[in-house]
Amino acid sequence: MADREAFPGIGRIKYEGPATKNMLAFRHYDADALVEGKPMRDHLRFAVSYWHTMRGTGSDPFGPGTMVRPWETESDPLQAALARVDVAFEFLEKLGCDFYCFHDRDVAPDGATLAESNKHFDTVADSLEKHQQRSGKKLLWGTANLFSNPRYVHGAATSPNVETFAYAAAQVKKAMEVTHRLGGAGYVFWGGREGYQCLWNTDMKREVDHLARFMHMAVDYAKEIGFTGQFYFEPKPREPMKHQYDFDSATCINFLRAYGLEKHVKMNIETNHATLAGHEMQHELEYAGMQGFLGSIDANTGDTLVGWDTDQFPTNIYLTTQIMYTLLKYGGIAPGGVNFDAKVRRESFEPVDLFHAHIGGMDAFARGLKIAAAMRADGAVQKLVEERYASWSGPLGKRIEAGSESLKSLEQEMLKKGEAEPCKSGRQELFENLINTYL
Ligand code: XLS
Ligand code: NI
Ligand code: NI
Repeated sequence: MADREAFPGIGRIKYEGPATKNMLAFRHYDADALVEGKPMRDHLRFAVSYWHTMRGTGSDPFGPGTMVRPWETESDPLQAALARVDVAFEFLEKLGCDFYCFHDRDVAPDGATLAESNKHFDTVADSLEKHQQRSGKKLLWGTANLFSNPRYVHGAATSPNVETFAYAAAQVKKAMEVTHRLGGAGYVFWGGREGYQCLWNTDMKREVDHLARFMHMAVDYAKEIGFTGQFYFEPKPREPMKHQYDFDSATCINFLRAYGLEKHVKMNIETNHATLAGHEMQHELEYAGMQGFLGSIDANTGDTLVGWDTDQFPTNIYLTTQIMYTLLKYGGIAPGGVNFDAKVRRESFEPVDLFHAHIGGMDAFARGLKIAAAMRADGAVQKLVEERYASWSGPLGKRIEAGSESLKSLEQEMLKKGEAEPCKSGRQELFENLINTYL
């Protein structure tokens, strides 16, 4: 920790249980408490997003930043970046959060040339590495910012400008090296501007082919340097582009399979992106899970009354219960984790708000985990679902599932019977009421 504290007066956030009146304490997240025989910290693998928490200014399209960050005193960008690393680790340690995630340009500033940017990145990585070794904090995943700089105006891997593609390749190479050096458990591809605003000026096939070529290069380079972390593809349907090629889980998984990347890349699913795509988060998780592509999650939430990616901290227990129920069903999230890709509101500009935000998110997830585990232990929901499909466990259902029936044989069966057995009620309200009994 730095000589001068960035968060004076705030100590280590402790678990104090549901009855505490202390708002700077956990009510539900008890890191070492066992759920289904595993410590909560290993179920949840919480991460802080460097870009929001350390670099978020609070600016919006109508006004500049509002965040009060007393440690932002250095005028030299590299010195400022190094000072921020100290603050980031003070925050992780006080919060008791085990992981963090970054983009290359969140942690280190752009230089005048690629070589200078790489040098800055190495200097900051030295400090990140020292802090990791000292504190035991870990990197959940790294990524490259391939969307902010004007060179990426038309996308990175899908740019019509070949040298933009080449520059992006160089940036990913370096970001992978640093992620590898820091022992990162994964590496994320989020499209950024990989998509289009206007289909008239776009060769979609060529762009998507290029995106696949780009990912293959990354997969090959991982082998070359011995990086064995998990690659993730993060879906988002739009924003900043009108249409993005990583639209949702189903679109991404189709892309990965079509281009032979399915063995190397899983999904990093974000709540607010799911809802922008017209899905519930649980749908996106379930779809990826059933296809064997569940990798990691970006935890946040949108606002039903505001139509964009508001990246708010998740506090809704119903939502976190749905998420944790699905994660437990598919065997947990490791080596992925629960990364708070979330930012404090523009109006919440004091440093202490960063604590309130993360504590609330961690507690909401811990509570969702406990509720989901109780539902699974009880088994009532699962039993009702199984009953709903009971007819499939009869001789006819078993034969169809085994592939030994055909349209012809089924026609024979139904000609004999004349009409199908009547359907049973779906009991949606019963299900919903039952879920509420656990909350
Ligand atoms: C933006 C994305 C981004 C990725 C990482 O909407 O969520 O933050 O998680 O590039
Ligand atoms: Ni994200
Ligand atoms: Ni987002």
